[in-house]
Amino acid sequence: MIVIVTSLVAMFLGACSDPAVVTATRGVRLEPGVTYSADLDDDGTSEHILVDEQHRSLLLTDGDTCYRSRDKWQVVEAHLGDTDHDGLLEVVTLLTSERGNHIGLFAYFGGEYRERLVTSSLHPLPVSLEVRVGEDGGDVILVTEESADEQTKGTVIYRWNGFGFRVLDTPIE
Ligand SMILES: [Ca+2]
Ligand SMILES: [Ca+2]
Repeated sequence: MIVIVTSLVAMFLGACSDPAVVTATRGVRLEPGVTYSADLDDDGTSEHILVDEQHRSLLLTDGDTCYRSRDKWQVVEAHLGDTDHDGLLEVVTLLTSERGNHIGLFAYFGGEYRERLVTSSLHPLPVSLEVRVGEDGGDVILVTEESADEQTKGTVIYRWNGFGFRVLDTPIE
């Protein structure tokens, strides 16, 4: 009898690897549980980006380097964009913590993968976001907020001002 042994070990090696990888481009939404590839440090080689479905943490893998976001934040939504206008794509996230909801950028910055910026808990409560191209061609963050009466929702634009985000009170359809 001939026994054919197929090794599946490779599929389970490495918590940060995934055989099914989707190429991500500027502006796309990154769905949890899907591994995306994008070049975050502009060295010509793509990194892997994964929002862990169970723990809702963000994993960035560049060769042997693996960055995982801190446990105190859960990723509600993640998108790809260059919202701090430094020429490198970063992962733009809506985060939730026991303190509330935050906007967080995770990027290659200062020679390492790290949390580039995480806002304090925001009010009104942001409930969704997406990356859009702004009037000047640079990426901005369109944030959907819950209004005070919790029945209606409004949108505001977060635009980078050089060291943080400034909120533009510009409703968009
Ligand atoms: Ca790279
Ligand atoms: Ca950037």
